[in-house]
Amino acid sequence: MKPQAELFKKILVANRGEIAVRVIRACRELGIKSVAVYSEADRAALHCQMADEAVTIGPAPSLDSYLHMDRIIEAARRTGSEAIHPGYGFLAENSDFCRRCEKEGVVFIGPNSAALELVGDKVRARQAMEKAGVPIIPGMKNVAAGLEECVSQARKIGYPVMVKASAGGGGKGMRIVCNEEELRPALEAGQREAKSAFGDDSIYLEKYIEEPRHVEFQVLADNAGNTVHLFERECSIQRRHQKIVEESPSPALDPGLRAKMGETARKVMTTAGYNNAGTVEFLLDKDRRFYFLEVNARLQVEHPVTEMVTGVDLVHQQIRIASGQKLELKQEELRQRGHAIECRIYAEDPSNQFLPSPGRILYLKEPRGPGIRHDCGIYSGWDVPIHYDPILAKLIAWAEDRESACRRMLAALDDYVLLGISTPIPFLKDVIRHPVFREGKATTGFIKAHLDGWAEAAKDKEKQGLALAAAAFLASDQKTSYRAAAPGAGSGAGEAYSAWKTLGRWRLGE
Ligand code: MV4
Repeated sequence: MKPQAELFKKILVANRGEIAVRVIRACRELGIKSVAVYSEADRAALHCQMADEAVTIGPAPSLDSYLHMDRIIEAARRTGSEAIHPGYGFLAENSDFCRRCEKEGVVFIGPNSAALELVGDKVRARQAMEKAGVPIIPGMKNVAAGLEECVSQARKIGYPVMVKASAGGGGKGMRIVCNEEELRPALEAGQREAKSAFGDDSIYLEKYIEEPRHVEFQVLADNAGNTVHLFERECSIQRRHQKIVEESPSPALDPGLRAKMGETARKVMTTAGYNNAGTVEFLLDKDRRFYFLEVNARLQVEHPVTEMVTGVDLVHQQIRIASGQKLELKQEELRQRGHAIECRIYAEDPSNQFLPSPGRILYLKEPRGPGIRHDCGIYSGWDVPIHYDPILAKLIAWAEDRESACRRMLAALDDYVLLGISTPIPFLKDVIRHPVFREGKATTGFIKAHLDGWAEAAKDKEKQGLALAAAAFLASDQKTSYRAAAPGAGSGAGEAYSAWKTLGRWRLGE
């Protein structure tokens, strides 16, 4: 057997927060030097402390730092980095950046620029996938030319229809249209939103699928065209297109459907000429028909649940593939073992419309234990900047089966203490405890249908814990100014265990 290509010696990580930390950790494990980049707001950030080197790339606003291609490529040059890992967000799916890297001879750890461009154009991707025999949502074959065409197409498709942006993704520019009167305003609004979000107002129409599930398949493809899928993630628990809880396996699939969707996902990626790690998103309707939605051409936030059930380190695989190595994983050898659930910990206040909650982390106690993983970009004493995506950390629980994973997650959320800023931890507990979630029956409408009035119900519980939290810090030796954090629902009356109370008592010397 031919020996595998050598791995890179140094990688620049063009990101921040938990995902930069995640990638730096993988580099260390593979014996690769890592270079962090940071904006002025991130001088003291965790990813800078963990990397072998850290390079400043400009002022706090993303456009002047983490999105500034010239500065990032220059930083790679100066440090002698052979490759750039873009993480997620920022430049991860930017085909211009990918092409710049290709031209400059720095390896972009992700797909090639042609594949990135194809999957970024939803209309072109739909055309290519339909031709390859992949099931797509009934709808227009081309970008809409004008109102008249949309009127006649919508009649053909049948209401309700959905307006979508061709450059879109993540719900931007999307509108549901129930009848002909609504069509014109929806088109105009969708176009306006797409123009401002993507600089491209191309839109098209699709049949609207009601109450779908969002099921996505993780794929790895090497540069020689070998492709495997690593099964699915169920991502239906979302709030305004922001995922909150993800899991693997999906409670909605059986082995037959899983195999069919997995093979379709591989076909999507080979059709796109895709390489490295990527995800194929599907919608699953009430009758368990599945449709190709889009390709996420990056390492995703929720990748850990796949790692926990397959035992495959996706970042190691990304780096190996980008270095030119062949996939050693064989589809028939891959298995899902047990069940993993991820909760996203954002700096936001669930009792105040999920508004951002930046500020100083006064205290962080990470949950521990068998089957618990905490991917985290913060530490006690650090100030969470307001400039970026508010994701702070991800809590992942693995266990033999779904119910055990839920229980393990709840115990870990109870054990999680984060003071100084608001987090959705109490809200997450109510999601995991909810009978509809617990039965594995949640669709994309779950949060709206079952937890929309959550803030009101939670306020009382929060107040009960507030006094204890304040007392804990007045009694502590921290001389820093702070806002008392909203404590978790775990401090409610009658609860057997609360990490909050334990902390409060300890601080008070009880
Ligand atoms: C849809 C849909 C229903 N019908 N397309 C939302 C994000 C973007 N990637 C696609 N999305 C949707 N497309 C048709 N034809 C419903 C959604 C959708 C959704 C999809 C996945 C997860 C959560 C969602 C929440 C609302 C709407």
